[in-house]
Amino acid sequence: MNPHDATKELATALAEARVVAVLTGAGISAESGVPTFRGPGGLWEGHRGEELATPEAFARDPVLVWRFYDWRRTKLASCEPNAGHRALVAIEKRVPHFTLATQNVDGLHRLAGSENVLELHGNIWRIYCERECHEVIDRRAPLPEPLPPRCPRCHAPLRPGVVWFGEPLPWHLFEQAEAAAQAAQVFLVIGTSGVVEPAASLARVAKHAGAFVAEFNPEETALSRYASALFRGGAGDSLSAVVTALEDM
Ligand code: BJW
Ligand code: ZN
Repeated sequence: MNPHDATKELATALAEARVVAVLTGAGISAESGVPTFRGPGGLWEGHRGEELATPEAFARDPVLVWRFYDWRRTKLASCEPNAGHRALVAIEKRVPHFTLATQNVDGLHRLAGSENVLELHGNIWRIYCERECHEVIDRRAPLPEPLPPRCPRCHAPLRPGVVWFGEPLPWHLFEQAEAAAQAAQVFLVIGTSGVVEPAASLARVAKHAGAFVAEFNPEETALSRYASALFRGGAGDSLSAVVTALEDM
């Protein structure tokens, strides 16, 4: 199918849908200047993100892990939502039941104006006590030295409010995301390599429940085979074209 037909087909499906769900990953924020996790640019001082995003790495070297997150927070502080984030806001306004499940911790969907957002992997601006006695939103970037920041109540190290490998997702959010995937007539998979579970399973759930699945990603991914429409460019341009087609209907 040529890109124009796919755009029209998806716009028609969106115009008719009562329930729409979306799964986003790092790729939707790439055009805002946020580095993705895997692939080119997915490195920080010779470390792979996956190596540092674990409770074991934090236990072993909390200063190293905090330097990684502080670097990302500092970079993020000057990033703004892009056309892809904004297109999802426009789609949410036109659909009766819209759910946006994101694996991103950057908070850019909410900043763009999306309302029903489920942050499955947490939020990088949230910080909580390792002993779980206290939680804060701290937007300072960089954080004042020395790292790691400490709990104002019990003095234990504070940790980033994100979900690391081997940790459970906030299950009440995941349950909502799964219910939305199950009920969706249209499911969009945007800017994710689709290799991290259980988030990736949402696309399979939607497909098996009969949704029209569309993928937005310049590369083929682990989830491409579930998609009936493939948009192989940057998410910003393709999603904007879909919104334009939707508004012209
Ligand atoms: C563009 C673009 C443009 C570029 N436009 N696109 C089943 C099978 C096997 C393993 C498991 C399983 N179930 C669980 C596991 C283990 C594990 C897992 O999935 N491992 C696999 C990697 C093998 N999962 C977990 O551990 C999860 N927890 C769990 O399951 O707990 C169970 C439990 C229950 C009860 C008690 C205890 C435990 C937790 C997963 C947490 C993931 N955390 C991270 C870090 C978050 C914090 C941080 O940001 O630092 O989340 S890892 C990292 O990967 C981050 C991301 O959200 C996540 C996904 O990455 P994403 O978004 O897909 O990014 P990339 O970089 O991979 O892809 C970018 C894409 O964009 C690419 O495709 C590009 O082409 C594209 N792109 N430019 C559109 N302009
Ligand atoms: Zn504490």
